[in-house]
Parts: sequence; C-alpha cells; structure tokens
Amino acid sequence: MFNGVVKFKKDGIPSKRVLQERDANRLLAEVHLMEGFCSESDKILLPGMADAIHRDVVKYWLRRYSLFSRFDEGIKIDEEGLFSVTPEEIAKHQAAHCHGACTVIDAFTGVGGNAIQFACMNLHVIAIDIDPKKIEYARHNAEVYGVADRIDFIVGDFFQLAPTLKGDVVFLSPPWGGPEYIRAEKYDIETMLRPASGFSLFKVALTVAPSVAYFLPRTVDLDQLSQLSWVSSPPLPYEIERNYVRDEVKAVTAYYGKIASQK
Ligand code: MGP
Ligand code: SAH
Repeated sequence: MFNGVVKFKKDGIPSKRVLQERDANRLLAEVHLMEGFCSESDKILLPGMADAIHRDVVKYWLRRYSLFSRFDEGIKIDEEGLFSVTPEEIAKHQAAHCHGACTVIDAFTGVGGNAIQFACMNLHVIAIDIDPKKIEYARHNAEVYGVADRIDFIVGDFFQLAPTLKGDVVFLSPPWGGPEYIRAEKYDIETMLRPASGFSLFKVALTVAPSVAYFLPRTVDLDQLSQLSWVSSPPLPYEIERNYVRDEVKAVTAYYGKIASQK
C-alpha cells in the first residue's frame, strides 16, 4: 500500500498528482480519470519503478507482489519486464518441473522472473537476453533473491548464441507481441511470436538441449503444441499445463522431452 505522488507528463510537460492506493480498483479509477488529462502517449511514474509506464500497463504494477514477492526490496523492472515477467508462483512451479536437470538455459531472461526461480532450485542457469538493460535488471534482481552466483548472465541474441550453448533444458518465454496478443481469438505460434516463428525457435532450442519448456499465451493453439513434438523422430514426449494465479488462468506451459511427465 502506498500514498504517493505519481508523476506523469501532460503534453510533454511534467506534472504530478497525489494517488492513494486504498485498493487496486481505486488506483485504476484514478489512472482512468487521468485519461482526459494525459494523452495516449504519456507515461506515469509509479512508486518502485525506475521508468515511467503507459497507463495500460498499470494493471501489472498493481500485481507487483505476485510477480516478485520481494518487490519492495528494490526489484528493478521496466515496462516490458512488467507485462512479461512470469508470476513468481508460476515460475517456481516451472522450476520444480525441471528438477533433475543440472543446467537450464533461459533463452529470453527479461528481468529474471524465471532465472531466479531456477537458481532458487539450485540449478545452474545460463540467462540470455538481447537487451542489456534487462540483463542488468535481472542480475540486480537475482542479487535481491541471493542467487546471482548460480546464474551466468549473457547479453546476446539467443539464435546467434545457440551453436555455442549446451544444457539439459531450454526455457523459452519469448515476446508474445505485447499485451495486445489477447485481441486474437487464437494465438498462432507460427505467425504471432517474436522474434521468429514458434516452430523455428523450438527447433533451435532442441539443438541446445534434449528438453524444452515453452511458456505461451493461454489462447495458444493446442494443436500446434502437439505438432511441435513431431519435429523430432521419434516424437518427443510432451505435457501441456495451464498456469494459474489465484484461480485465474494466466498462461500455458508445454514441456517436451525428459521433463514431460510420463503418465
Ligand atoms: P496478460 O495475459 O497480458 O494479462 O499477462 P492478464 O493477467 O491475463 O490480464 P487480465 O486483465 O486479462 O487479467 C499474463 C501473464 O502472461 C503475464 O503476467 C506474463 O507472465 C505473461 N506474458 C504476457 N505477455 C504480454 C507476455 C509476453 O509478451 N512474453 C512473455 N514471455 N510473457 C508474457
Ligand atoms: N521470462 C522472463 C520474461 C521474458 S520477456 C521473466 O520472467 O522475466 C521476453 C524477453 O525476450 C525480453 O526481455 C526481450 O528483450 C528478450 N528477447 C527478444 N528477442 C530476443 C533474442 N533474439 N534473444 C534473446 N532475448 C530476446
């Protein structure tokens, strides 16, 4: 909870307004009120954020403690990090699913939501992101959780680095196209994933490790997830699960190879 001054820009001119977070709805209503007050492109600086964020992203900030339970201990996160980070409860569960692995390659690390939970499970993590700021924030956040020594951080493009990498599991949580991904009724991994098609990304991941975990939108085409198992011969065992936070489905994780439960 906070009672604070929220800074934003009106027509490019810095302005501020006192907001009271009595509850999440009230803050959202206040932000909504600003709509006539600050233009579509204006951003809002909220407590605990290093950078200002667009008002459509405020909903993710309101759930900041479900993203990082230690948010108030100095977690660093930017706008993309805020809407992309895997909620802590889900990241913990995914890490537990990969038990038995020694080295996990987190190909799209972001601000470290998954890398930190893998390291908390005592796995060695190779954490890659193309954006140097994400890696700076991920390293800092791993220090907050006391696990930075179990993670090797690399700034780079996963596709270019792949031939130099080897591990037991590759964890894939690529950009889905921003929060607007939800506008499409069904999420097509072939055409909607960035920076490459979901199939080609999966094939590259299999050159790095025999098991792959794929974090995808809850609207993903489940037939495509089963087709992925056929890129290998014999087909890979796989398992698909829905991921929930407080009874709300947030995403889907598909596990391929040894990490899939053999039911
Ligand atoms: P969401 O689907 O955008 O919102 O993000 P939500 O919580 O369903 O909003 P509501 O208003 O419908 O309730 C849900 C979760 O998906 C986020 O917390 C992230 O963990 C993950 N996520 C969302 N996006 C847009 C991305 C993305 O681009 N990449 C990755 N890797 N994860 C994302
Ligand atoms: N799982 C992460 C969120 C990942 S968001 C977490 O829990 O924090 C997706 C990330 O992929 C973004 O940070 C983006 O910078 C990164 N990215 C995009 N293209 C990439 C590429 N070619 N190689 C490596 N990282 C990439």
